[in-house]
Amino acid sequence: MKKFYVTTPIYYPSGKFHIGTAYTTVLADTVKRYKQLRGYDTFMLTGTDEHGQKIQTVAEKQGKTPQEHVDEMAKMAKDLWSLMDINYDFFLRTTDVKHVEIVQKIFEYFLQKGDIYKGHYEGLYCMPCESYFTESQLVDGKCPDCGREVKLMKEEAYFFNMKKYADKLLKYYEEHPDFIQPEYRKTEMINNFIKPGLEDLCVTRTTFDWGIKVPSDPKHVIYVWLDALTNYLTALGYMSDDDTLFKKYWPADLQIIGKDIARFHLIYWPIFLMALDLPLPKKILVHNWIMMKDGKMSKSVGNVVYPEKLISRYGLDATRYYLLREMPESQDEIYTPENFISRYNSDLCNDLGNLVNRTVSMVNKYFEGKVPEYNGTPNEVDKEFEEYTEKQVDLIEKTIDNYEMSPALQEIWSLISRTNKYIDETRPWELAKNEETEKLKSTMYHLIENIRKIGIILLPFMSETSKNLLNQIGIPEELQTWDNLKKYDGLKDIKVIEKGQPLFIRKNVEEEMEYLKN
Ligand code: ME8
Repeated sequence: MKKFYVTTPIYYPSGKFHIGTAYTTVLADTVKRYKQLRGYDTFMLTGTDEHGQKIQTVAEKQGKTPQEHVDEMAKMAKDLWSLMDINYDFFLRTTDVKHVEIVQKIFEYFLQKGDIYKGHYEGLYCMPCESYFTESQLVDGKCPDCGREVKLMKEEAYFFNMKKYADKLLKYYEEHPDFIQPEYRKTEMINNFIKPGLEDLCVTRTTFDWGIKVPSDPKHVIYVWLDALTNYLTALGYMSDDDTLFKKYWPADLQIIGKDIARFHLIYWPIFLMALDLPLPKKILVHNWIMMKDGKMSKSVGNVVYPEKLISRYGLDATRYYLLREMPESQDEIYTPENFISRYNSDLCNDLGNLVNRTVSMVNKYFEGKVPEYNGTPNEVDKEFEEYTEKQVDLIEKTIDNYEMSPALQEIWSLISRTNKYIDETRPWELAKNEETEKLKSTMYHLIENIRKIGIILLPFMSETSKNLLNQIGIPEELQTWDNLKKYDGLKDIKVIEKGQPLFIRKNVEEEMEYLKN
């Protein structure tokens, strides 16, 4: 069986997750469900990135120990993923003992190999904020965070020799054009970071202690990114007593990340893997951000949208649909309540919901719920409809294979629209009135066939809705497969339910705007 290993970033557990952070995970979950449907043996990893000064500070502000804080937050994350029906196989916490031990082994290995060396870190330091800044980050020569004086400081630190690997990385990019998607992210890395000269990376800190200690020099803690990135390996038992999963699933087939962490994943991560002599992931997919009209979602601005708010009123599938449909590859998406409701009412209720409802009631009305069998010879109209559908399903499949979920959903909705149009073209009610029974049978058959195809294709995106849809048109489990998706001969002895249930109920726009106001 072919395997498929997909990862999300591990999240900073500093506060509740908003719809932007949830997007990465919904996307990974959708890919995993799709690959499962295509017969892959899949493994999906997510988790929490629990070390570092930021977490220590947040915990202290709340009067908790860092451990108490991250325990609560990891639970919060798991509860959210359970609410969102995220099908991960492993949830990694960087405070897990197993992870900690392997990060230490990796650090010592790099040290022994000479890839990590001891030196001095020099920079402008803000004491109260415990942070280093570069000259250009300062605001009026002062700390950009608190506005206080900064001091030139020098401390002992360990560095990873990135320079040594720069050419090798460039060569790798060149020889593996599919490694980074979309391609412009690669160009950004080359032009902004590699060509100007890759700096060695400071991989330890001594200014706080909430982190993994360097075993041979425990006053240093390991830099949170070296700790965090290795999670993709430690989750599989790399370097541990049981590395069965590692042997089976590494290299990752797809690693999904947001644009803000591109540099860490497209430069440092491949270099760490090269230093470990490990194969690189097959693809790193970088997505853009969900923004608000007034910029970034931020607690202090008060414009944050939480997934729970959307799910409790519109359901999980509508929320997932919105997130996946709206995120283009080329730019950030702006969330607006108007847009959310419009997608809900027009795409989900009108286009998809009505198609299913109309069809179920026609099959009940004209054939007592029994789907007519196909005679195998399409008339002119049906032939064109079949040809369109076959091509469209191919296109949808290619688009999903390329992990382009928003364009894929657009194409799925073209198929839904075309199927709705087929009802208008064939006018079943007139066929019934004129007793053109053969034509009417063929029309009903084709409608149910297309709805079956749409239901199957939508399974990875909106699984509950798809299952409900497939149940309403009476499709047994064995026909809910991708294999016979492209054929027009799959339905025998099918009976739709007696009374269709609306998949989505139309909402009043004004009432919803009121609800969605922050
Ligand atoms: O970066 N729209 O964690 P994180 C879309 N711990 N995606 C968004 C977003 C938005 N508005 N805001 C955040 C970290 N994200 C590290 C990762 S991996 C070894 C360590 C995305 O909790 C962001 O781009 O800050 C990232 O992919 C994910 O949410 C987690 O961000």
